[in-house]
Amino acid sequence: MAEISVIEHIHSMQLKWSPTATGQFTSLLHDLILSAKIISRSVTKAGLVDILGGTGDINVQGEQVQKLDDFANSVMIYRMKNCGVVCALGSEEEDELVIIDKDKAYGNYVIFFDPLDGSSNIDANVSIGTIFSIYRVNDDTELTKEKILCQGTNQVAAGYFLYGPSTMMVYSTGHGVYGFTLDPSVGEFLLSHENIKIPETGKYYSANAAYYDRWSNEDKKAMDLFNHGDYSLRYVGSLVADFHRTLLYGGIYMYPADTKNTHGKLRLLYEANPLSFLMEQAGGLAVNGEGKRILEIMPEQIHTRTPFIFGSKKEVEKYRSAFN
Ligand code: AFP
Repeated sequence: MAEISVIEHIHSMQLKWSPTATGQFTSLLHDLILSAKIISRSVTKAGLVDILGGTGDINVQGEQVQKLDDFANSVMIYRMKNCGVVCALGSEEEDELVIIDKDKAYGNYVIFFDPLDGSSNIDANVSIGTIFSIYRVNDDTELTKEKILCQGTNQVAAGYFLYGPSTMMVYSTGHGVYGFTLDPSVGEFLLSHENIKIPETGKYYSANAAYYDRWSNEDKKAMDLFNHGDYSLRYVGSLVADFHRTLLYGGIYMYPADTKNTHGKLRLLYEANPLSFLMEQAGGLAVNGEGKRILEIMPEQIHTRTPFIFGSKKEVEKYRSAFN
């Protein structure tokens, strides 16, 4: 079988869907992939070099910063700032949007990323990942926050890298979801999961059930619809890993609002939007606690959070039935 690299795949998708492409997007993906390979290299060596544990700092989200978090963030920021096609970027680890100086090589793309999602799991060697969400601005006037913050339906691409037993890249440009596995012997991501579709129904449900007492009555009722022998509970606590399992096996993931995180915990721009883009492309659903499509939520600011429920159609509809 021909082994198709991710860049080859991006080229073939562009020929099919946007034949007048300028090469900017491929260039962005190239630098993104390079960043992920560098992060993956450090993740796999984490127990051998002094990169485990915390830096002692607390990030903008109020969480402890791990050394690998810090490293992944600086790799992503450096590469995205210098790839020549990005005009603005937002990182889950940074307080503010970064607008690239106009005197640098400069393009039309805006990228949001969570450089190392699930980082509280790092020291236990549990799967973690990098999530990305890409937009294009077709306007040469001064960039402002207002121009950049928009609904997730405007994403031109989204995806993630999963640093697990193998390193994977899963992405979509709005024409299906494709998965690639890093073959370390050739240093390339090779197509391993063609046109991924989530099963219409699945037996896994996933939520931090320890928060049950903090949920609304509706969310408790929804949880009770799954918390019995027809389903099986899986919760890694590393969103990329929980998402990847749900995408492949089906079922439901729920991180509702609770009395501590009254707007939910997960971030719209870095986590919920890109993963909802993939989920919908794979034939699943992604909604907030009110049943609103995640991709239609207008962010109030770059660190806006949202309740996040996604998965197979049947299970997400079942979740929603608890609210009727
Ligand atoms: P960390 O990056 O601090 O580990 O946060 C991970 C995360 O944002 C997401 O990956 C998990 O799904 C979620 O938080 C877990 O949250 P709980 O610990 O509240 O279940």
